[in-house]
Amino acid sequence: MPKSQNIDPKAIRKPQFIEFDKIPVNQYHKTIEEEKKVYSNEDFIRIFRDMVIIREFETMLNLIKTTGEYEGIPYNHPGPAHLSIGQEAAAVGMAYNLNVDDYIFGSHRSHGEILAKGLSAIHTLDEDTLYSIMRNYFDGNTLKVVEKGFTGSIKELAVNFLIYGSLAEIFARENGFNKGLGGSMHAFFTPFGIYPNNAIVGGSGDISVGAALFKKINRKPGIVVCNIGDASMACGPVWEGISFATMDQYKTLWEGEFKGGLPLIFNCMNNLYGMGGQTVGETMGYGILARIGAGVNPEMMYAERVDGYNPLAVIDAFRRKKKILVEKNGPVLLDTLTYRISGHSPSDASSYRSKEEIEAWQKEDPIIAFGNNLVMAGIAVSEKLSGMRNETTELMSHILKLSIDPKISPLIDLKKDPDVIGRMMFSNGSVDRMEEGTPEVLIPLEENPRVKALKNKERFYKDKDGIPVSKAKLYQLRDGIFEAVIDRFYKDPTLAAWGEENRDWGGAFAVYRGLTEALPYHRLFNSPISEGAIVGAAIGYGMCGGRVIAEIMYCDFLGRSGDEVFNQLPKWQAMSGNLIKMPVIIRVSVGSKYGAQHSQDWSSLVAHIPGLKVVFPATPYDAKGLMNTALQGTDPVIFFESQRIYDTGEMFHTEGVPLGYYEIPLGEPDIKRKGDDITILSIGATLYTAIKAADILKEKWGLSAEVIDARSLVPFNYTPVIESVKKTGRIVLTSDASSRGSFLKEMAQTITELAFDYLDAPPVVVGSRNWIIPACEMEEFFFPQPHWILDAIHERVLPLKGHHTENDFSAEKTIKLNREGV
Ligand SMILES: Cc1ncc(C[n+]2csc(CCOP(=O)(O)OP(=O)(O)O)c2C)c(N)n1
Ligand SMILES: [Mg+2]
Repeated sequence: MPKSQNIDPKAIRKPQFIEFDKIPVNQYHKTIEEEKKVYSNEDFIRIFRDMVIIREFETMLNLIKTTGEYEGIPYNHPGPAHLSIGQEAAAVGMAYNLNVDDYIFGSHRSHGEILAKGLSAIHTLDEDTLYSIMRNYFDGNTLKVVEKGFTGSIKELAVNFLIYGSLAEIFARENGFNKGLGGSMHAFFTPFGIYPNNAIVGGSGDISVGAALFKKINRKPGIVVCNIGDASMACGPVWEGISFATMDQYKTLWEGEFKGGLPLIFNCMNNLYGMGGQTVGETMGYGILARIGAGVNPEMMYAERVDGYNPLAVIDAFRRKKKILVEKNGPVLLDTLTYRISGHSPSDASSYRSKEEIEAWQKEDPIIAFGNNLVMAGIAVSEKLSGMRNETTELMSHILKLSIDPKISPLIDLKKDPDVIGRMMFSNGSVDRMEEGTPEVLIPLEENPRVKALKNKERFYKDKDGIPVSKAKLYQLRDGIFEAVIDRFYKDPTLAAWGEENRDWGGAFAVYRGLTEALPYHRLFNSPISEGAIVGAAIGYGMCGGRVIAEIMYCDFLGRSGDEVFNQLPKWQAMSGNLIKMPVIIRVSVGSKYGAQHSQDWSSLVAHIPGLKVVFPATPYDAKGLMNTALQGTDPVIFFESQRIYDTGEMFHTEGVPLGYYEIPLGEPDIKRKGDDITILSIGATLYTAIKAADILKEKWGLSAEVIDARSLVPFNYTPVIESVKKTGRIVLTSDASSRGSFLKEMAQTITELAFDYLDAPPVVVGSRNWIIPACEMEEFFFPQPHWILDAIHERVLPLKGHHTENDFSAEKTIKLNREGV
């Protein structure tokens, strides 16, 4: 417990100095002669060959992009190709000591890293395993292409497979490693330990932390390498990832074998540029990138700069750093110095750097230099090396021909099946646990104090005599979420949860009270205030095979995890060609009473993004059932919870909230009150506003309103709503989100299209104002109130005799407000 870590004012106020150790810079200086003890001749030659393969691959793409042909083979590749000519030694050095249990993540410029890691995996794996990986990947479709007429060894076949799978992916072909849905900047191949590369600069910075957590928490072998560019060191996700990865708690509070640092190397492929920005001297201030480690923790992240123009220097560094990780002293920061001789992309005219500079680096070409050294050391004759280069050119021509042939390597056929990508957006799995095993817990479930207390609570809001139950005795919405969460912790050994104040505090709003007693640190922990990394790490954890619940304390903080929520979480299942699953729940609490930056309902922002499921329960019964379903699934779910109704008891499900496990399907709206005259469709806490409005309609005008609780936004079954509208002919929609661009507008539009013939009046949206949210004292003027619903009905749907409107829902006012942008 942090309580055990007393902060003594006397000790902490003592004068002292922070001292830094030296950070090694280019300290490798062994000769090939000396290294002969470590490498066989075959090893040396393999290093050379791997670099040559990467160089030729990138050269081929460069020629295709700039001249439209390679070795007389014409092709037009309209997509991106961020080439790494010059960076081969850094890539091969990085991958040399890694095996398939070691995962690499990368950036937009990762072709070289993919090939290097793949070649290293091919070297390490035995032939049977290798063949079985290739045969099982996408039913052997990728393998079939390269296997036809091939007469060499399995390992040689695998090299063909690797190059073809990568190139076909870059050219968007169905036989590509990700069915052509990832492409150049995102291609990956998990059976070789190659994890997603990322077109968002720095995107891997926090995702890779989640992968390292997955390994640590689930006792998996291997390390994780986060390959990122030098310019990405300015990105929030990278800093947040570093903070998340270097938290003290791994060494102070995690217990037993879980104690110790993360198995993670942040490896900066430092090519000294970020597009046209020169990181040293212009856009960054670190001078030597490795310096950053000094500011992070007392170990200075074991930071070091290595000469990435010498593959042996990089191999040596990775060997030493891997040892640090195995000894549980990670993470580590490596500044792998390199240079991209090619432009940022083939269209880059290099206007930001001099010809002399490029030529100076070309003179130091890592492949030529290494080849010369091998010749000088008597390891190979130069004819052999140039022969290898020629063979590689032939191999590349062969693979290129296969990759561009539309019969051999077709695109996904969207003409024949226009919905195929749509079906790939979700995996729609239903699994109790992501892996077999016994979940690690501290006490039996029945002994948990909160579980015991909940047994004595009233699971319906009124007692047998119809008297409302006191708050102290009432089973509340937060209890429903808790029951689903703790149940899953005892079912799924991979389940982990993190977020701010998740542990001893009991979750910011007491949803998790009782979990600290039940779970060891490595399954439930406090994160730093890093909303980006909270979500990013969850993504990495999920894509490696674990289930996770991450919490965003207030919906307003979702902005801080924008890239993770908008670009990463929703996309990797489909971008992987459905190889990856993403069982990640993001709990997002929607605030109130705290003004403009703590009370926003941003459900429409996430519902807009393809690839996210979005739910917003409003009752304890629904909260438990929907959380159970979300946790049983394999898709990312944004789970909204309104702080205003955490205390609410179950008012609709008359049996009360069941003690046992049950699921409520995502996407099914629920009729909370039956009626015939008008439909009110609500999202989230406005269910209660709608019910109040329905009461008044009944009381004053004898109108019966059918109140439907949307419960989910994505997916959403419109059928019950359309059926209701067929009956009532009228519909009002309400939620706490600012009305402009809200999900209600989307629903109103769809209902108009689907039920136009049954509607007596247009669907009317009653959302919140398009303002900042004012202080608690003025909230009633911002959030929808029951009388707003009546006003809207009166003015736009059905005149209510004798009703005096307080709010103006007239057409004139609507036009005026829109014209003013409010
Ligand atoms: C978030 C984000 N901002 C900007 C870009 C555009 N962009 C693509 S690559 C790049 C430079 C990245 O430099 P670095 O991280 O050093 O990698 P390098 O290109 O040098 O390999 C930029 C600015 C992007 N893809 N993502
Ligand atoms: Mg760079």
